[in-house]
Amino acid sequence: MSARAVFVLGLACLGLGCSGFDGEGMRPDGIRVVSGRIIAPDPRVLSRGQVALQLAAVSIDAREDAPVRAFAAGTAFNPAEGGSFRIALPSDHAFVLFFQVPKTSAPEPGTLVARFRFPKNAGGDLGDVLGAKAQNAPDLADLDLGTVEISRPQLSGGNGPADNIVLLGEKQSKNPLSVQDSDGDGVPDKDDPDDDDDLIPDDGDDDANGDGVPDRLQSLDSLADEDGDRVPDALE
Ligand SMILES: [Ca+2]
Ligand SMILES: [Ca+2]
Ligand SMILES: [Ca+2]
Ligand SMILES: [Ca+2]
Repeated sequence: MSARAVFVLGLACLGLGCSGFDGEGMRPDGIRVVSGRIIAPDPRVLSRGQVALQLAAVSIDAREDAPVRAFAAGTAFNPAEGGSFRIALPSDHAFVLFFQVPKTSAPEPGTLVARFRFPKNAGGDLGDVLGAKAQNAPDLADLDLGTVEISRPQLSGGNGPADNIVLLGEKQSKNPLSVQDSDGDGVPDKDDPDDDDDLIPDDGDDDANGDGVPDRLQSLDSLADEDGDRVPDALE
């Protein structure tokens, strides 16, 4: 079996829970848990009456013919009731988080509902890529994102799921980069001028999260979007 086949199988098992780990209890090495709570969404934002939502995570490399390198999804819940979410992810891969409506009971990409975004630097520029742990750094700590909310900043103009965001770092939610310390030097990524400790400052490092993939090719926006509605084809 090739290294790539092992990798894909390993992540499929993660999503399917065949490792036996669903985010509760003792955590295997190399796994981090991202969790939080969601406030029941404003009916104007989720107007189509979704009956189930789940937190999903995708690892992207847009240079590849198959740009979705890995996928994981948490347990589905009823958005009308709010509630908690939790997902187990490998520490050594960068991920983008989003809420989706599941298409099937299998852990696979569903329909995009809202993408997670957060300030990635002191200037407040928003990003969506949650980097992996840097080489030779200790395992990443678990992330509690606090209480999050789906909103549509341009409520009057926007009319689709592409406009929905979960903006982290506001109100009762936490910016994951204020907790995550990719290189383990004690300074969280949000305040660290060189997240991956490769001596190239984040400003001017096209791979600031240090996983070998240019960061701009790891974002949801880097996936193909044939109809131009800003919902990637893989998540329509
Ligand atoms: Ca750091
Ligand atoms: Ca760097
Ligand atoms: Ca990168
Ligand atoms: Ca689209």
